[in-house]
Amino acid sequence: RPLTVAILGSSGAVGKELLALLEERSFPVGKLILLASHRSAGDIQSFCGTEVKVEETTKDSFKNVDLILASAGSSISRKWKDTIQSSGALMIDNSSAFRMDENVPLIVPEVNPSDAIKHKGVISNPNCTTILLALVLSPLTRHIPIKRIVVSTYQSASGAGAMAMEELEKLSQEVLDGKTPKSKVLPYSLAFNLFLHNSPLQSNNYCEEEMKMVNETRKILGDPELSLTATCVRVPVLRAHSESVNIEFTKPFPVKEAYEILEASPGVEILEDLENNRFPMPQDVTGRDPISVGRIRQDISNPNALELWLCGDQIRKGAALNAVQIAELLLPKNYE
Ligand code: 2RA
Repeated sequence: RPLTVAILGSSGAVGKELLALLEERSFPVGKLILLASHRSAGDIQSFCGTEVKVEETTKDSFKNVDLILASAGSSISRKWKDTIQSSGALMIDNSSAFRMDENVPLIVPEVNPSDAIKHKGVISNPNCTTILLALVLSPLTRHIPIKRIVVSTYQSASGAGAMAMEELEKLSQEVLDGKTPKSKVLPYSLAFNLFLHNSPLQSNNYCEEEMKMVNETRKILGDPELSLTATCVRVPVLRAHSESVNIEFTKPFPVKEAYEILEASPGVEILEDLENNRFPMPQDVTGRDPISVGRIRQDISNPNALELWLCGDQIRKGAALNAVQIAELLLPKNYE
């Protein structure tokens, strides 16, 4: 039977991408409900050629809903989780609210699909940087076990929301117009600037974003002892993340085999032209589904380690696409 689907946080960048993907992928939507804050209520969005009005979220919003795709932040997800669960709907949550809850599967469909059916009404979408990394680590570790990962990220403004994307463009233009000297842009402005990810610092002096990569990757790969360290950086790019990854295995991993395995891995593409020194860039992946990988090479300092570079669209596979793919995993088998 056609499904009643609600998008919670439909006015945000990820919410809008969710809507586009449900249409693009012909997800079996019988009825669509767009939910947002009072501020966005009344806005009109288009779905499959029809206009859908955004509604303010209330306790009655989830009645008779089959699937909630939530992307309105952790506090909103926490606020409505119990109401959603009592309605019997499946909640696929893009926020970090429940990712480390032992009763909540944390899913990358190409990596751990079988964990999804263990849900008790809520499935969490991993952090964008984690999704991109796990998609690449999983096929490799299945071939030769991974011992340790060192990753540095180059994260786009979109990870901080639509406002941050607008600010990047606006302040960059102001600097170019000479209105704002480079030295005077906001302390955390991305205009001709980059900065260590400014999520809250933990007691170990890692930021929250870095610890998400550690903890979420361990959960998704089912390896609580996995050794991983991360440095997360915000860079002046609009909507695609990049990551430099060093992966140490239990024994040498032939580079040629790594290329072959990743080339054959779902959701991953090899994008490079060594003769022209051409490797994945954010603009190559923006608006596209795959994670692009390039410059896989033997670590010259460690015979058991490989280095590689990846780029992926933060809003798409880093959030909305992964969530829709999780929903597709769980479509009722008897759906006409
Ligand atoms: C960031 N990963 O890029 C976060 C947002 N989901 O800041």
